Amino acid sequence: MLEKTRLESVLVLALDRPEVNALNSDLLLALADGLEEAQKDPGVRALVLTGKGRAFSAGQDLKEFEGKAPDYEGHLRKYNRVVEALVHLEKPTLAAIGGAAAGAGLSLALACDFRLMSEKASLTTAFSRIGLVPDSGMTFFLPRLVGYAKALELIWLSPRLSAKEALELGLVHQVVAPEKLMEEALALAQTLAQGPTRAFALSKKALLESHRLSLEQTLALEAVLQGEAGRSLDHEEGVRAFLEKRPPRFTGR
Ligand code: T3D
Repeated sequence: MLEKTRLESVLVLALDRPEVNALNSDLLLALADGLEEAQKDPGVRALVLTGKGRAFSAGQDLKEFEGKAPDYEGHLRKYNRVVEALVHLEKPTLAAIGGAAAGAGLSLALACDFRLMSEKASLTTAFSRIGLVPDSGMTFFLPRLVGYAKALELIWLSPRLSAKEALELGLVHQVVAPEKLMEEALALAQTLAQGPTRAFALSKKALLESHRLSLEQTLALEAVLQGEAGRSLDHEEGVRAFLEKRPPRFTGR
């Protein structure tokens, strides 16, 4: 259901349900647990989220509540735990999108720091098609990535975007040949895993917080975060490496 693979300091979490990696309660719980473990493990310094088979994820398993009165508000607590664990993971996260990403499946990809997409994959918001409101953070991330007007269009009309369209809109960082997707995602993850992990986490925090802060509050927060980064071993190493004219060897501490 959730495949976990460790490649040096990169953890790969692969959704694995037949046949489009639709998300059900068990998979969401496993994913939240996997992300929380990744946060606690200092050996993990980057995470790749992907889907096995033909899809990244089709979002909520629409068969899970068939014939029952759905308690979506309650059920969304499971999604929210996953999204919060993903967004607050203090290590770089990459979505490797090899097939369709729809509904909350797309939300999870949007909550990652980087998105790499196969030329053959597609994205669709999907919620309006079944009379729902976007959830799992989509209304937070989508307008920040593409602007309010485009986000509204993508939510209401729910077109199925090709990789080329997704790249043009800035929804994904890189489009690659299907057979190169994991290779490229792992290469980028390895590069990020060798970076100053703590400074990465603090800069992400500043960016996320900046959306709700005034300039003055942002300046104050930057000073606090810089104070913390300034006390890290990676900062010490970065300056020493610069002065010694060699590449830094960051340890994430
Ligand atoms: O709290 C709550 O539960 C509310 C939270 C909601 C969060 C959400 O994510 S709501 C949105 C749910 N997702 C969707 O509405 C997406 C529905 N699926 C699609 O739009 C398309 O299937 C895809 C774009 C994902 C993939 O298209 P394609 O052409 O590659 O495959 P397909 O032929 O449409 O689907 C293949 C099979 O998967 C098919 O089953 P069959 O006919 O072969 O037996 C299809 O019914 C099934 N499938 C696809 N999506 C889901 C699904 N089964 C269950 N749940 C799905 N989401």
